[in-house]
Amino acid sequence: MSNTYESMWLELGLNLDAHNSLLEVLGKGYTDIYLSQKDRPEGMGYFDFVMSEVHGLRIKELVEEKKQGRKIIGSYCVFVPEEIALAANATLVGLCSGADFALEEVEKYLPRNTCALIKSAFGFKLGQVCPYLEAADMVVGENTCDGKKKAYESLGTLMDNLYVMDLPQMKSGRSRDLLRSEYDRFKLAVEKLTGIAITQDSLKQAIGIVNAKRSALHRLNQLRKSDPVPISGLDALLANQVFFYDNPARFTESVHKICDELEKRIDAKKGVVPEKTPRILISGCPMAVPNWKLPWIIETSGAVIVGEESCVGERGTRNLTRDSGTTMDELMDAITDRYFDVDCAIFTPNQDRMDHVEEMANAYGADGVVHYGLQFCQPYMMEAIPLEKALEEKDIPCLRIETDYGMEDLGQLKTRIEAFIEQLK
Ligand code: BJ8
Repeated sequence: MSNTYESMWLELGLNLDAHNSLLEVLGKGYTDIYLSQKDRPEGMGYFDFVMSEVHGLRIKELVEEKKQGRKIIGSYCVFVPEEIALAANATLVGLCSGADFALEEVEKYLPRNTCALIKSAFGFKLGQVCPYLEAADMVVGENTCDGKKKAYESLGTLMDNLYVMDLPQMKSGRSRDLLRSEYDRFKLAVEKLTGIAITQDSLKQAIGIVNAKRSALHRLNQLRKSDPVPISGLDALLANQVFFYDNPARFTESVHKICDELEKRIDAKKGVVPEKTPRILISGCPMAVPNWKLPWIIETSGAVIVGEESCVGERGTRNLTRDSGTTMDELMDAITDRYFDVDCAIFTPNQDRMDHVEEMANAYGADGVVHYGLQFCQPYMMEAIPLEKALEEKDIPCLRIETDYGMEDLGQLKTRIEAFIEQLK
């Protein structure tokens, strides 16, 4: 890929040497973790291709879109409504933050005890290795956890196109009003960026596009309820990760294609692992590309992951937006209602998430829950304690994991996870 796209990367301002070393690590990780899996659905070929071209062909498409006058908006959180971007003829891409990069430089801006996800966002910027970030005309940050909130103050000194959204922290009427007013403000900012006024029709159409891609993932999730399960958790996670930067229509079509194939596998009782393999639900912090460490350990330790209670997973995609509105006000209300239901751990109290984890564990026939908390992530690590208690009261075993993007704890994690899986058997 490198020679073909080098001039494009240079034009975007990437540091080629640093970028090449990132691609090398990414490629090796993907080969070791993904391509070594057995019996993958053929439809995963599309996602393998997307990953092999993640900094190539997809970026080329975005650059082409920019040449046609379309704007690119980068986002770090699932609270940023893609519907509004699409309605103004802009493209929204998720900015991954799933790997350590330029850590020494990063620690000149952030204390060491900052979560890996935030450090990664800085590392990609400081190391000049993320073509999505560099292609973005607007980057949206949000006041969610304290770490992100304060980090955007510094990140804003490294880029001149950062827009910060103020998000509520409680599920009250006043908080919902705040979210609605923030979405109105975001709509104006996007209209200003694109020079395009959002209309009822364009917003309604955009809602349909985003609902369709979320519905495709719902279909995939339903199929993971079968035993034997027809697709690995790693592959399903990949589909959830690609959700954030692929072309929406193409993504939707590709997920449906996989689902057609999985339905045939289910009819033939063909699983990716044997029937009665211990089934795990993962819950907690989002896993952005290329953060595959924990699922990889779980699935090479004798279990299979059947669901993700995560923003890169069901927390981010489970709700659809009502599309019955006939006025701008009704459609904006529908968008607000849809996102207000996201039960991120930054909300207090957050009973919805507790209920959702339990509901998912039952619906997917999970034998146990692995709670994944990034080191120094207070919202999720704190919520993990009452969550574990609540699950155990319902006889759902739970293992709390705290880790980061490094590989130093691989052996220790494997030992704990193997013991947990043994207990589930
Ligand atoms: S809606 S989960 S994507 S904020 S891991 S940075 S919480 S210290 S990522 Fe998130 Fe939006 Fe919520 Fe989802 Fe802070 Fe924790 Fe780090 Fe986190």
